[in-house]
Amino acid sequence: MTDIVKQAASIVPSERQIRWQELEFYGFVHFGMNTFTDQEWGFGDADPALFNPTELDADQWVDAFKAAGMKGLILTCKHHDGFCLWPSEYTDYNVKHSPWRDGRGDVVREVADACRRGGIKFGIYLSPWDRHEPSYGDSDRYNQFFLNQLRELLTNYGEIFCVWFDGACGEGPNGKRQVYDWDAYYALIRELQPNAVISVCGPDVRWCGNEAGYCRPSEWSVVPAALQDVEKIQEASQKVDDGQFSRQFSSQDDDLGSREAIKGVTDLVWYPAEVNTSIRPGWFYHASQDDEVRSLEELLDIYYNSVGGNAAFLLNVPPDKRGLIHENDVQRLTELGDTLRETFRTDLAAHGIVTASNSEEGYEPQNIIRQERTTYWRPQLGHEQAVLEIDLGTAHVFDRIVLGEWIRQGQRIESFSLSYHNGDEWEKFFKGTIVGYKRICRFPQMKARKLRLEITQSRIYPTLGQFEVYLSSKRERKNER
Ligand code: FUL
Repeated sequence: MTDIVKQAASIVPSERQIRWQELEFYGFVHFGMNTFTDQEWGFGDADPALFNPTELDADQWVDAFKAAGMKGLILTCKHHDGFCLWPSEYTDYNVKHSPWRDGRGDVVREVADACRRGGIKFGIYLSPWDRHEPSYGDSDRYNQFFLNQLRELLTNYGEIFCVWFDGACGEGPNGKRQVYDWDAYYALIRELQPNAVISVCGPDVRWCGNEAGYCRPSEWSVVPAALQDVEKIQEASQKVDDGQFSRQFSSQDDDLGSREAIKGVTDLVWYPAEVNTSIRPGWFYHASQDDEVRSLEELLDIYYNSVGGNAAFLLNVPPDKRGLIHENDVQRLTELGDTLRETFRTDLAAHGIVTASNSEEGYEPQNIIRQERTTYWRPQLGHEQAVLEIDLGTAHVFDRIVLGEWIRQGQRIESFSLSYHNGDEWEKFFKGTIVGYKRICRFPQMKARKLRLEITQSRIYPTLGQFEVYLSSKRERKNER
């Protein structure tokens, strides 16, 4: 094993990254002036008088997100048009100058409070690109303005789990050129909200590289540090509002973390992926898209590929002009949550007996079926490969197996296979690559009592903290392709 592979195996997540990863699935809310002008990228010149949701109810948003199984919500406090959903002291372009709640409203407050009431995390999206603010392009002045806005959001609304910085910027060759002071933004966030992750144009959570919901088949959390380069993230981000970007994905850099990919790299970081996409074609609400809410089947696919593929899933659901999540979206979110709850309700391995080809003392194989995820199994040093066998006690019918590494020790498994005992011999039925925080294996239904997990390649030695077996909900099977 080369030094760089050993180094890769020793890189571990920060506490804040672990807490974020454990959320797994959370929602995005694109809401603002664009909701009322039927646009995606407002120009920053729309009259604040147009912002007037008639029935805004943030509890309804939170209820819908919880119904889907989401554990957090990120709100577009300011999108590219510069209109602020809170009464910012630093610009007049905000809710205070709208007729909504007679200019006394604060959407950020209402949503932050609703999240707390509902027991989910609250996060903020603040667009660096600002088409309204006159100081944009006058770098120092705008950086100060942006820091002031950040401070307002980071101090007045309780705990924030995520600050999401978008790399999009549509300024053309003759447009304004703003040099963002990212380091100052990050320092302020660390000072005021040390537990918050900084996502996308930030060091903690990596943008998966597209907005279509596509996730790499082997999504490594340990990747070259160069991927944190904000300039590069911006280059790959959206530059024109042509309605196409959110449907594209590129697989040209499909491999970011394999031995091949990190060969020759000197600097590696823990930079786990997030998949962000919208439940509708647009990020903002457009009545014309009421019948284009993604199908349950599509959402399940994205869920399995992201949450089940060592990434997090950030699903955007835009409220309408009333300030409510539309009935069609609520219905889909509820179906999604019901399906996932049903599928993952009964772990058929919960009473299983586990043995391993090799174990380090204190890291017994039985640890992999404990639910609390406080312990794990590992072999002794020198064992890059290992075999674990699970006896479920009786034969069960199943079609999902959930695996999880103990990521506090790093990400190490490079390939594995699953077999079952058919009465005579072991028969292989699934082959996979990485595991990471969570890998959900999907396969056609089968019946077996004994299962075998073979870790065929790993870095230094593998760890495993989770092994669960499920039979998917009937609803899900009906939808399966
Ligand atoms: C993009 C933006 O341009 C879209 O409007 C949206 O906010 C999406 C999440 O990021 O880059």
